[in-house]
Amino acid sequence: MRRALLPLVCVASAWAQPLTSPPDAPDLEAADDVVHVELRAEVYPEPRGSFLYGYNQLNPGPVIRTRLGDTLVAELHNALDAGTTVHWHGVSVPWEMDGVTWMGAPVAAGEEAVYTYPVERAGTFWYHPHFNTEQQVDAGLYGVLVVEDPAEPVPDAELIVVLDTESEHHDPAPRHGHGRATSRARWLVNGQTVPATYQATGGTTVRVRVLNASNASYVALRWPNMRHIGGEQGLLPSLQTPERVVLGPGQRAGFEWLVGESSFSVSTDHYSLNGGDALGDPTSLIRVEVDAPAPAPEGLPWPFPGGEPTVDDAQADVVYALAGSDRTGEWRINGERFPEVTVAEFPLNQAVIVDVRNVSPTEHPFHLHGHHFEVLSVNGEPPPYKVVADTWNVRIRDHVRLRFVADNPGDWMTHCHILPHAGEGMMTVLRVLPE
Ligand SMILES: [Cu+2]
Repeated sequence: MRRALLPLVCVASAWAQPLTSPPDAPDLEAADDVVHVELRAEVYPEPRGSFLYGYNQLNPGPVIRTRLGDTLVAELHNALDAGTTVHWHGVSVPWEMDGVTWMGAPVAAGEEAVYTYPVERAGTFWYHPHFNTEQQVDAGLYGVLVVEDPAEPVPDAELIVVLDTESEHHDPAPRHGHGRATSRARWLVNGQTVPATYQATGGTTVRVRVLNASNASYVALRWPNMRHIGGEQGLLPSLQTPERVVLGPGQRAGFEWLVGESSFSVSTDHYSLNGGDALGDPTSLIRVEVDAPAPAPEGLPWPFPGGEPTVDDAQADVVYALAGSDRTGEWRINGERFPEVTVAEFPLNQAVIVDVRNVSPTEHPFHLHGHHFEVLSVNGEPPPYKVVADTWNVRIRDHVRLRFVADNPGDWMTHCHILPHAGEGMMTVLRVLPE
C-alpha cells in the first residue's frame, strides 16, 4: 500500500510545485564587469515533457544575467547530434557574434564556440539557435538574457516568465497548418503546464519579465490593474496601464505587480495569427496567490525616459512586402524566398526608414537583427507612445513605418519570427556597409 502511494505523492507534489524563474547561469568569472557563462546544448536522454533539447538540461535554459556595460562571454558546447548556433535576439552584437549561418557554417556537433560582446542597452532579451531554427527552438533551445540597469529600482522580487506551447513535433497537421492551430495552443509557463501557481507576498512589488518563445503562437495577456513598464529594449517612456498586451513569437514585455490583499489570475485571450481575436474563454496561465495579505505598495520610482514618437515623413529607404498563404505554405518578402534574396545596402550611420506592408492573410512579427528600431507609424498614425523594439507585430493589411540608425556593420537577417514562416523563406538580408 505504502509503495503504491509513494509515486502518487510525488506526482501530486510535482503538480503543485510553485512557479519560479528559471535559474541564473553561474558566472564563472571573478571580474566585476565580465559575465562568463557556459551553455551546453544537449539532447535530453528522454524527451522532457514535450522537449527534446535543452541548454544545461533545463527548459527554459538558464537566465543569463548581466549589467549595463558588462562584457558577456558565453561558451557554447554543442553536445547535440546536429549543428547549432546561438543568436542573441534583440542585442546589437558585432556581426560575427550574431549566430547566423548566412555567410558561414553552424557550430558542428561536438564542437565549441565562444560568443563575446559588450552589453550596451538594458532590457529583456533572449537567446536561441539560428540554424534549423524552427526545429531547434521548438525542441526547447532558448533562454532569457537580462541586462540590468543599475539606475533602476530593485523590486522585492523578480519573476521571469517564458511562454511556449507544447512541442509541435507530434502535431499531425501539415507544417503550413500552424497558423490555424495557434489559437488553441496548449501553453507552458517556464516549462510547466498551466495554470501554474506563483506565491507572492502581500505588500511587495514584483518585477515581471515576459518572453513569448513559441514558434507560432500569440498571447494576449490580461490581469487586473496591469502596469506595463518595460518593452523589449528597456523601460517604456512612461507607465502604461493597458487592458491587455499582445506578444507574438519573439516579443518581450516588462510589468510591475503591486501585490496586495487578493490573489489574481494572469490569463491569455485566444489570439489567432489569422486575424487577432478568436472565440473562446481566456486561458489561465498563472494563478498569483498571496500569502500574508497586506495593503498593496505604491509603484516603484522607475526612471522612465519620456519622449514622444519621432516624426519623420521622409520616403522609405526600403520596402518589405510580406506575402504568402497557409494554403500554399509559401512565405515571401518582396516575392523572394530566402536565401535567394536581394540584399539592401546602407552606408554606416544612415537613418533608415523601413516600410513594411502585410499583404498576406496572417499576422507577422517582423524582427531585425543587430539593431533596435523605433515605430514611426502604423497605418499613418504614430503609436500612442514612443516604441523602441526589435520585433513588431505587423497585423493583416497593416502598413508600418520603422526607423533605425544603421550603426552596426554587417549582413543582418530581417525576418518574420513565426518560425515556420521564416523557415519557408520569409527572411531577407539588410547590409550595413563598413566605414
Ligand atoms: Cu510570418
